Amino acid sequence: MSPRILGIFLITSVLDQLYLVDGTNGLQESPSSDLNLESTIRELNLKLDYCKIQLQIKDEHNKEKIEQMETIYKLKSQLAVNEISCAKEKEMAAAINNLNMRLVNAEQQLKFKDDLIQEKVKEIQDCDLIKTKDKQILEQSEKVNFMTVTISNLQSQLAKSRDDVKVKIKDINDRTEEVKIRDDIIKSKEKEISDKSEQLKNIEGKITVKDNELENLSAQISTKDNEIDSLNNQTKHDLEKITEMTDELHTCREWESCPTGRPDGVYKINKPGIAVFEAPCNSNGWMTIQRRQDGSVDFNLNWVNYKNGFGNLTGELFIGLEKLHQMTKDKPHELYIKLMKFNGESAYAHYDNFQIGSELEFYKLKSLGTCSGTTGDSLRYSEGLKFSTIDSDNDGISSNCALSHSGAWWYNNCSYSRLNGKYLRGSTGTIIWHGFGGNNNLAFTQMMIRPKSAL
Ligand SMILES: [Ca+2]
Repeated sequence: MSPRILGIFLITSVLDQLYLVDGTNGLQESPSSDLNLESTIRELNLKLDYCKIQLQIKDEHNKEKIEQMETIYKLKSQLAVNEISCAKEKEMAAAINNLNMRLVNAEQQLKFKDDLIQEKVKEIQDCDLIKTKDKQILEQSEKVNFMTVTISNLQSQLAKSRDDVKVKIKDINDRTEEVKIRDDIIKSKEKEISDKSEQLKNIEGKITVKDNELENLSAQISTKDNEIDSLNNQTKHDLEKITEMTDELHTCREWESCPTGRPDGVYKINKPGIAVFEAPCNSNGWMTIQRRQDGSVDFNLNWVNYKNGFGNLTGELFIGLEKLHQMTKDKPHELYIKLMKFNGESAYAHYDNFQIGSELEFYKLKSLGTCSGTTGDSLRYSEGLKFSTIDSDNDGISSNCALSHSGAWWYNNCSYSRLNGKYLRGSTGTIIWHGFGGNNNLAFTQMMIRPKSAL
């Protein structure tokens, strides 16, 4: 029930009470005063109740009004707010519209600017200067790349150098430590030296004493030395005598061929088949069988002379064909020929299998073997030929080569070498070796033999 309906209900009730009172007791005069008073009070109480109800209704009514007012106020406030928002929206719309206009304008300007930029770019691309600059930039870029690589390499080297430096520093530290240790050792040694120096002074004093003693002893030694010198001289004299006696002993001894390891000299050779003979030998076992050096011996001799040999054992000589046959007939021999020109130039020929036949074979040059040396092989032509002398013509032509060349040799249609001709300085064709000096006479010749097993 609303307050308004409640109020109407209450008022109706009070008015009913009042009509009842007036209809029965109130509208009629009560003879008693007490009854009047009580009626008055009751009437007043009813009026009071009525007034209270009225007041309550008024209060309710006022409350409703206040609530309506508050609602209205709220609605007004909302309305005001809505009005403000509407105005803002309008302003915003106007601003947006304005901005859109400006945006369109700006886009147009932007398009214009873009066109301008496109034109400028085209102009720039066509410009040679720019191309040159581009090229330079490219070159510079390559240089920069190269420099970058170089820097990279240098950085690598730097890193390596840093490592090296670290190693070196460590090495230096180690060495410093070593030096310290050595310093300590040196100090220790210096002290030792100082002590030793002191000892040395003492020893020097003793040495002085000893020196005096030594002088005395030296004098005695000098005396003894003189005695020793005298004895040495005696010993030397004795040794010389012994050597002389030994040499005599050697020369008395007979050898099958020249001995090796003995002094150069004349030795006795005892070869079965011939009488003992003397021959010049050197320490390497070589026997000289022919020598020309000064023309002191005449080589223009007959068969018997060449068979037996002639000349001076220490000068010019020919050893003899029979001796050569006996020595080489059953034992292989080497032949060594040494030659020298008058200008001092010398050369040699070496044959490794020299053999001479018997007298029945006219002392034929049976074999030479392989030739080596510096003279050329000018004896080869004579290999297999008989020996001819001025009185025994065994050559291959009608005349006698030994006669025409004043010397005996192994001839055919004469020869390319002949060492037994007449000794003539400055002339040609008598003592020659074709491979060494052609037809010019030689100043020196020496033929030597030794058994192949001599060394
Ligand atoms: Ca002839």
